[in-house]
Amino acid sequence: MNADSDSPGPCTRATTMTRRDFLGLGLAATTSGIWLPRIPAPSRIIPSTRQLAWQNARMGVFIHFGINTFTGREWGDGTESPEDFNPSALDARQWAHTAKSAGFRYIILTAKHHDGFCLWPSRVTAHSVKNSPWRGGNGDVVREFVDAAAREGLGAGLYLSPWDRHEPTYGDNARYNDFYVEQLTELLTWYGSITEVWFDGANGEGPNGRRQTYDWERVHRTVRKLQPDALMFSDAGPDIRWVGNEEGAAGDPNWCTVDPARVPAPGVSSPEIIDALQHGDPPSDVTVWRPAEAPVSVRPGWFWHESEDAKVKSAEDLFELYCRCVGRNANLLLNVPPGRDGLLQPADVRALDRFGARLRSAFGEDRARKGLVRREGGSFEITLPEFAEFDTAVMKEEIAAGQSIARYDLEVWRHGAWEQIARGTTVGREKIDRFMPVTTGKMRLVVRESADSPRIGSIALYRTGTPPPGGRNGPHR
Ligand code: FUL
Repeated sequence: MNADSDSPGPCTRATTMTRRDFLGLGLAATTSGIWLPRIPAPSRIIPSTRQLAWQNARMGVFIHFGINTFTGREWGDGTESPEDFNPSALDARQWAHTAKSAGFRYIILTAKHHDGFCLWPSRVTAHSVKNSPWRGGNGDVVREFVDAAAREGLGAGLYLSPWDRHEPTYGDNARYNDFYVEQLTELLTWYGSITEVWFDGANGEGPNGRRQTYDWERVHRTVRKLQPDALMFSDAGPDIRWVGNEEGAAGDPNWCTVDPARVPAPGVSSPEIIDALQHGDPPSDVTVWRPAEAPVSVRPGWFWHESEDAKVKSAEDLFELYCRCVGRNANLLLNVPPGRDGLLQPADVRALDRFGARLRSAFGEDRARKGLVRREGGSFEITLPEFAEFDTAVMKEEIAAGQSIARYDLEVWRHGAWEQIARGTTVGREKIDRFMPVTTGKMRLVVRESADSPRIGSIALYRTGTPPPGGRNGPHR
């Protein structure tokens, strides 16, 4: 209905009842095999096919790698020499393999950061790997990265910084826009399928002390034309929006829909804009589907620094991040920077391996499986096959049909009465609620407010063994 159109806007409105809606009038199957009633609504804002696939991927690894890795800086100033770039043992297969094993489904590389140094042999600048000693000047990190991602079945995304502190035409608006579109064209035509293009909002001064006015419309048109299936990320989308911070924390509430007029361009900041990025807006006639992605680094910096080798987040820190981000309806983009050898460092690999194992054990056994779900108005009741102990609920709306729930309670049946164990705002693709362990044979989701008739995709219950965010005094004492 939408996804495959060429229109630059990602938003789609379902106005007619599809065959699937018609067939699903009575009951809809959920991923856990639970059957729930569903009622089609006449008009909803829904994701494109590519947005939906991206949301279902949930987690990506971000690779910040480049000249800064060798100079020890976070923002190079563009005066670095390509001679500095010489990773001794670069192996992109190790990046992709580590990501895949931990459960990440896509990976994004900084093809060019603000310093302007290109990890591929761009034809429009000399400031690239082709003038470095690495692989005798014949290397191409983007090529090795894209091939490694494909081998692991990961989506491959590229970050191309619009801010370029090396390029002399920067600030000479028309000429730099041509230069930038040329670089984008190289990246989008030389390497096969690219799943996400990451546009950073940073827009400082170039080498001549001038600022640049970017031609976003042309940039978006170029991506749509050359890679119709690629999603574009920026503060202002158009397909994916920045979550509004670099800590990996999604907002609460967090809508997949947002009024685009509230964030007119990337790189402009104000409390109102951060609020729009964090929370989105409930679906309405002025909103578009633009789900949030939360970039955060496994280390304090984005690039590798030896001094931060002992400051890598633990698996438990990452699990918390996951709950705050994926568990609040956003995708997690976890940065893991390779070191000077061109490899992810042992401490980072260990953290990711343990994080993957933690996820597998926490969400391995759904204790609600085959539970019978009965709907009464806005209340969805689950009868478990047997009494079970759980401390975490994972709920999903069927977002292919839009996002609706704005406020809800979770209740369990105990001692002959319903008792509240958690309450929340939005659900969306996924909502994770944690509470003190409870044993029961019956629980229910009570939707208190919703933008439309809610469609629940699934409700799963787990024993994850983590206390709720408020600790032992949190929900359900
Ligand atoms: C920011 C950049 O300035 C940082 O260096 C990093 O790339 C981060 C993901 O985005 O805007």
